[in-house]
Amino acid sequence: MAPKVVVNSPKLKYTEQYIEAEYEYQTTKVDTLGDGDTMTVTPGSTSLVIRTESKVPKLGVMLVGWGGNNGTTITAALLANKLKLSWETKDGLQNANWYGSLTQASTVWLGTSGDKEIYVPMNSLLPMVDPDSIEVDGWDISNLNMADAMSRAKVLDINLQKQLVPHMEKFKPRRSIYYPDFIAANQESRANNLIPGSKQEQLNCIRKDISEFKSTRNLSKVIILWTANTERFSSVIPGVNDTAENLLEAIASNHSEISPSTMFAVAASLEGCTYINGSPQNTFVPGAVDLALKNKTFIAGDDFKSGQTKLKSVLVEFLVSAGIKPVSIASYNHLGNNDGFNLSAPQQFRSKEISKSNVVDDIVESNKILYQEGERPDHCIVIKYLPYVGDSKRAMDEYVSEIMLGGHNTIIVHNTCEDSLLASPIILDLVVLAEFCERVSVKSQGGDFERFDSVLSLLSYLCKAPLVPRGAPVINALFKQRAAIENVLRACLALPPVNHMLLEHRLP
Ligand code: NAI
Ligand code: DG6
Repeated sequence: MAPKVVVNSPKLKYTEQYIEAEYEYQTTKVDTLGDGDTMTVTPGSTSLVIRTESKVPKLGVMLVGWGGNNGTTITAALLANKLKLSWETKDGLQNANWYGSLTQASTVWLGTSGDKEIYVPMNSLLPMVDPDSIEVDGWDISNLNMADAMSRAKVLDINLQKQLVPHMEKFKPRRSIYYPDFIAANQESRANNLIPGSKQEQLNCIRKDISEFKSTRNLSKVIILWTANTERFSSVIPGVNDTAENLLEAIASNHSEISPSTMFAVAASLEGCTYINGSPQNTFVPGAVDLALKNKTFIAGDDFKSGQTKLKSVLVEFLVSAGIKPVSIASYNHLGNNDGFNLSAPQQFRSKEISKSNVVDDIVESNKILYQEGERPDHCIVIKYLPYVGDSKRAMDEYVSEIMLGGHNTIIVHNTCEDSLLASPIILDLVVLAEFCERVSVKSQGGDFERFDSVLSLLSYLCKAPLVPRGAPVINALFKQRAAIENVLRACLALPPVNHMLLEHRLP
């Protein structure tokens, strides 16, 4: 049982409706003078009131690509945890858990008690959705029921699958949108569960699905998450998908360059729902972002940051922050699941290559001692499809760095891991944190309460290619991303950011 955290501060009020914090937000502004060599630094402080709605809503999640490896695995994990299932394996009895989930299985530093540091589960700080209460539904172009789809995915232990069959077989994915041009041709044989008609009719059908799910299950909120196949990038065409109005018009006139994932993003926004993109493609064309901003709905993405890339955003941060210069990064992987099959097509691989390639940019740019303007490490991404290994992805990385006086440091990493068991807890975190963000609003002196920007960049920790509001910096470094989440949660409780200074133990 997680401990209950109660903050004892005159700056924090708990009411039935809100948790309200008075908070001094500290900033550091830097100006570079004309000669470029001098910087003036000005500390600033803004008084804020941060409100978090106390009541956690009854939440529904709709997954696009529900019948895939991730879709079946997250659904099975939700059921296994809710039903507290155990199953026999060759290594003994295994219990359901949420290992790999930031919100359910990680702890955050709360403070000190004497000479002890106190850590608590992240989800015990503030009211967050309990995974056991989440209702799931979704769409797939394949009509298999979820029990058969779970078996097709070959991810879970068979003794767990057997217990889940009676629950999973009741779920059947809704019909979906299939435009063959956007995913690999090798996916065609799966496409037997399709919404007919024009783009406008398909959009209306998805919107109806969302509102029907919401009303029949008596939900107060629905979040839509794309975990379907990686699509090719869409062309951004002026007059077609560059503004909200043009995008809606392009759908009405059946324009061929509107992808299925953008169709779902539009439907979500029109239904007032948050939409999360777990794949790398540019679902959020400018018109889709514009629509979310206009409708005041939330969007987040892109591409779950699960294994190889997560490690990269830690390792390169460690090297560069230690003053070591990575000069060559070779990232190879092979996998044998349907995601790997789809990515064996050049255009879909290209989407993934782009999202995997940019993750060191901000880290490299942070150190001008090591890197000249525009200089980057060599960086190569390779993905190969090998059916035999199934969902158990192999990733091999070589990092070559320059060290002192012409020396070299080469690190080689080999990782074997079930891809969908890494991605599923990330799906849960995206949903739990996005829902939480929907309940936060902030007021500065003389202003009104405002919610976060439509582009929820706070979820960057969970995404390979974080989407950020226009003009905001893109942060890829994993521990900075985590610190942002932790410190925003603390701010909602009128607690200062974690600084690890421990001066009380460093002074006489
Ligand atoms: P999968 O291929 O097993 O599942 C995708 C599902 O989407 C399939 O069931 C397919 O029939 C369905 N689908 C395709 N187009 C659709 C559409 N227009 N509407 C509805 N359903 C559609 O793939 P998996 O392993 O579940 O991965 C899903 C996505 O997540 C992929 O794009 C992958 O690149 C991405 N991803 C996966 C990670 C992981 O670690 N597993 C990490 C990062 C991203
Ligand atoms: C092959 O790279 C398949 C991909 O879908 C990845 O498994 C997925 O993007 C996870 O990538 P990473 O780099 O976070 O392990």
